[in-house]
Amino acid sequence: MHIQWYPGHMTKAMRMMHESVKQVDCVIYVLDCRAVASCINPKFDEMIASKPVLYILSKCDLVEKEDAKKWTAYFSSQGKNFVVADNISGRQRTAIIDKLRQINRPMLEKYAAKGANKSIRAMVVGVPNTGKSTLINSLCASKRAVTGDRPGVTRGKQWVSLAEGIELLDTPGAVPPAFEDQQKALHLAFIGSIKEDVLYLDDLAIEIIKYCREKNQAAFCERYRLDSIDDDNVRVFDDIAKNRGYLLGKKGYDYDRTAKAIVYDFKNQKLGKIMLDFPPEKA
Ligand SMILES: Nc1nc2c(ncn2[C@@H]2O[C@H](COP(=O)(O)OP(=O)(O)OP(=O)(O)O)[C@@H](O)[C@H]2O)c(=O)[nH]1
Ligand SMILES: [Mg+2]
Repeated sequence: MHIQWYPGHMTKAMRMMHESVKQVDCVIYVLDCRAVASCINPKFDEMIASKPVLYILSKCDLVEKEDAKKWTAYFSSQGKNFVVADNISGRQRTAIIDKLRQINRPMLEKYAAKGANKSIRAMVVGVPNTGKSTLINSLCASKRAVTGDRPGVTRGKQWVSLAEGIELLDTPGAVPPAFEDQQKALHLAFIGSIKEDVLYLDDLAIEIIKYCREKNQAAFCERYRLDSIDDDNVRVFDDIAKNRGYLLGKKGYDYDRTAKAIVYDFKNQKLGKIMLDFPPEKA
């Protein structure tokens, strides 16, 4: 399966972000903890190169603590500013606000020296579905930005103000115009950052079976009441369809429905906590 997805609204979104980045003091870059490296969009990196960046490693509730720590160690070793966050609980609100003040300190001090009180303007960027709008809502403690469990929910730009003198700009998620690394594209598909219409769900389901065979056998077998994951992918489809009763009358098993169930379950953490990308090993 070759993954390619770059709809017109993303070209428009990137253009808007290029304009808006000139008006902000810093950038909040949201990366899904499950696929941190795959969530890096080199086009964002070019665009925000001159701004202080706060990375949010979002959806930390969906990975094992030990796995999240590997990224924490990596970001620390790189001297990057970051917060590992569960956007839904909003528990890291204070830490995020403190970090935003910290990365903007030189700018704030410059204004304070002139007796001025300057608010912090931050643009929130990330690939689709990483939790940008949810993060904004948790920071302002109300549902100001529209969120949803699919890519491409936010379409325009939206400013949201916090009482703490912080203004946040929500932006639409965008992927790179082409995926040079198809493994990364696949990981983005796994975490729901690629629109399902452009994916072959049966191919995606097979990739998920392969991943689970290697990394998440127990959770997969428990979910589908299997003794083990067969080496033959078609047989795994058959076993799941049989156990679930996904039948097409006398025509055999309903593979479409089976594939859909596997993809849905993976994305919705029914197959255990997953971690798709790991930081590079130290040389
Ligand atoms: N478990 C978990 N789910 C989250 C978290 N943050 C966001 N979500 C869910 O992820 C989905 C996408 O969230 P959004 O905030 O709409 O993502 P977005 O980055 O704004 O997406 P686009 O606007 O499409 O680019 C929603 O179903 C959220 O409830 C988190 O920290 N943990
Ligand atoms: Mg959004």
